[in-house]
Amino acid sequence: MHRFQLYIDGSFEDGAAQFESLDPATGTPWALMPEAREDEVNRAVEAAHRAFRSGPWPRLTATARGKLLMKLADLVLAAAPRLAALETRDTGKIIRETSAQIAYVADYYRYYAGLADKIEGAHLPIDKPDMEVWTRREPVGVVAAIVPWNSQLFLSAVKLGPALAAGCTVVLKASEDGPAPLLEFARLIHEAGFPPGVVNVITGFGPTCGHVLTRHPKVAHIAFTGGPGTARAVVRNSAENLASTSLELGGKSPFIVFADADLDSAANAQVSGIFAATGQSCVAGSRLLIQRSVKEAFLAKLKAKAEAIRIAAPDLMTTEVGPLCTQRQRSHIEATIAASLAAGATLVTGGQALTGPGFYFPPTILDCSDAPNAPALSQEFFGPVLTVLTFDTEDQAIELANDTQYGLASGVFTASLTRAHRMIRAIRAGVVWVNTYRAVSPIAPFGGHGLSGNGREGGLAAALDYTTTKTVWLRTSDDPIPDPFVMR
Ligand code: TXE
Repeated sequence: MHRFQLYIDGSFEDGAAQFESLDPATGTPWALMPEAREDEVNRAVEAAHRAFRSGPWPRLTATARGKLLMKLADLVLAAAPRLAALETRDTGKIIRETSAQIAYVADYYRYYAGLADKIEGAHLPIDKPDMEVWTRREPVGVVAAIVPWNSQLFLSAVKLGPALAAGCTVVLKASEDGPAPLLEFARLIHEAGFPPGVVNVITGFGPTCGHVLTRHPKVAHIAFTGGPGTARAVVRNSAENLASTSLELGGKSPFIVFADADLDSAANAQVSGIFAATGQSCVAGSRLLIQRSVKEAFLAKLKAKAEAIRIAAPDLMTTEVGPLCTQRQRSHIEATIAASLAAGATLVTGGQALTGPGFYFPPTILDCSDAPNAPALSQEFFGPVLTVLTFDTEDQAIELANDTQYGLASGVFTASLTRAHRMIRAIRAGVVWVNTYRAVSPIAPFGGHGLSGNGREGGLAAALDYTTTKTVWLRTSDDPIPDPFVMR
């Protein structure tokens, strides 16, 4: 069995215990993962705190920090095939996706490398004589970065990049599901030459690792990606250390197709919008809203494409949909489909887990037009399941699009420019894609509201989230300050 290690204070170690990681393609153990518990978490936070307060890190210029991040970007790019193979093995995400995504992760580090020495304060035209007043943007301190199993290298890059550019230090907690790529990534942090304690990479379970980390008194900011239930526990913990939080919690994103849209284009975007990453994607376009006059034609295209998808082992370049990451996830999908069928939904295709080894589930389309109370419409599947609702008018489309507690992403397909603008204004979501879907970039902010969380990852603003403002007042007069208690 392969073995992995924790990375704490610049050293690799085995952890308090080891746990087995299952290969989602076979359902059998393939590696032993190190488990961080209270002692390891405390040591990681202490190391990050020491590195923040003393040692070489706080004395580095922002430009030097940027150079280190640039070196990390180069190392990630060079190691992309190895990291991609590990992510595929440990999470079941197909190799086609992990290879492309990890190469792009390098661009995120590159973007924040360039940004490090562009995080500026401001000089203030203050309303008092003989005063110079300016602000400094200083790093908040120790960041707890917590990621779920899907796209761990990507989800950590959007936290680590801006946090390190800003001058913070980090304890990065990989998910207990599929942590291999992040534990391997720790070796690149080491090789890049970050001082000990600046980045610590651990993994472990929610109650014994994540819980301890998020309430630690020396944690200043928590950057969390995961489910809303866990986010509530994290926010409750932040009442202990009063750490600031940024939360990215997934969605139930509407994918709206008007009758005037290019239906072939929209169908291709919808297929990748929901079935890429086997649906385990926060931005999955999981709620199709289709205008009634084209419903039958559009569903026929989708059904044909969904049924033609090649489901196979994730390490084959020809595979288009691989297994889910865990059996837990597959059981949740099965239960939600069963409850939705009982509530009146009908299957267009899929719906039954594949028999045989591994956690496979086929692309599934569930028509909920006659089942307004189906749980499929409100609960995030985090799997390859698309729900369908029908609308007649633009107002109905808006009403349905916003009929969710989530607010992460959305897609609008229409040939009308004026309608596109109206929809952009009306949809409540952090991202609106028009006649496209799933595009992301380090340059573009990303995040949501409501149950989808808050805060933005990507772009300049994300780096500012890891800073705090210090205001400096400097008196420029050489005259002595008069005694305030002498009457004049
Ligand atoms: O994620 P969790 P789960 C949604 C998706 C999924 C559901 C549950 O719908 O079905 O959430 O997924 C750590 N304190 N998304 O249970 O629990 C945990 O160890 C601190 C959407 O796998 O949120 C892991 O590292 N940390 C989503 C991380 O939190 C704790 C991505 C995420 O796990 C903790 C994933 C605690 N008390 C799931 N308990 C998206 N935004 O894309 C657990 N953790």
